[in-house]
Amino acid sequence: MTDLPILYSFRRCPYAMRARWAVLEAGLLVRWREVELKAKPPAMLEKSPKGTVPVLVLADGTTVDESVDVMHWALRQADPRDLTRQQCLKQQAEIHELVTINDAAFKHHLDRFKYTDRYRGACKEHHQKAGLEILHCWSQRIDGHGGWLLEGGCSLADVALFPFVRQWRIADPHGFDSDQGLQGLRSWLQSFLDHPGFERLMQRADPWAHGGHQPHFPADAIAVPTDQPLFHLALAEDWKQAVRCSQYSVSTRGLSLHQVGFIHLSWRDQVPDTFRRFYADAGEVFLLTVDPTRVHSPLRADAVPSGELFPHLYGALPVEAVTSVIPYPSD
Ligand SMILES: N[C@@H](CCC(=O)N[C@@H](CS)C(=O)NCC(=O)O)C(=O)O
Repeated sequence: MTDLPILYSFRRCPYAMRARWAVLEAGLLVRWREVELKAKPPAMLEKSPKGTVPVLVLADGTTVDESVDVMHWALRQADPRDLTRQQCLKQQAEIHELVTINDAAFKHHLDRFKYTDRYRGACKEHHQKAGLEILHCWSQRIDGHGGWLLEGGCSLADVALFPFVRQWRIADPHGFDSDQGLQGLRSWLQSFLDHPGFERLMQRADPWAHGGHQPHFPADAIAVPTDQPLFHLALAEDWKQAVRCSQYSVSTRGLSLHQVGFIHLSWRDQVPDTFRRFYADAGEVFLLTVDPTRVHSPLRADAVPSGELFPHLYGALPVEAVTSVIPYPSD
């Protein structure tokens, strides 16, 4: 794990939260250094003297110290749900504009509404009104786009903004929850808070000190060893379709990679149980053997609710990474 990137982070910081969400989304593992903002580690300040979190330090020493850049760094490696809208310049521009409004105007009003005493001459009501205008506008967008800020599902804009909207709600839960103009935004925020990823996002770690223990993030995941094969049960139909287009993009029975965000895999001894639970009545099923050295997207083993780890592929499975295809169960 020595050449994993290092992420300096602070659990409740909304900028660090959006960066960590992108790490989760892309199937990556980083070395996690939790920071106390009052006592920032000299090693972090040496890499990024401006002293804000998150800070990502890559294996070659390159430093990425703006949260949106950390998100793009992660999603360049894998973006299975297309949060960055890779093929659509118009939506990329919309994402950029939403993030700019959040990081400039909305954050300005949020800080002055939440911590009015810290800003000499600030008027709480003025900043509340201005912040709410922005929130109403986002809520209307969400109503018009089927529950997300952009057409077509969750995007980088949703991930980048939700930690700040969460802060607004924490500052004024009653106002936020009773505002008729915020219904769409409330359900949108709740969908993040209810998402299984949210608990992982908010995992706790003791502040890091030089030489001290360093967990990785996400803490409940491990790297997938590349010296043993991985397995995937596929409906025969889905595999035949994959052969026609050279890649397989089904996550699990009836769900696509785009819907789930990764392809479910198993280690050898997990296959029989996976079959029993999900495929026993599925008709013709194939067992694919996957060579982990031949995939092009991140692999990460994540814990399911029972605590058992399963390998996951955070991108499409290239047909050439599949070294054998046999009917399952085989005679
Ligand atoms: N533009 C930066 C802003 C990051 C930022 O301001 N983070 C806050 C924590 S939420 C911080 O580190 N503040 C420094 C401090 O409080 O000393 C980014 O997007 O990464």
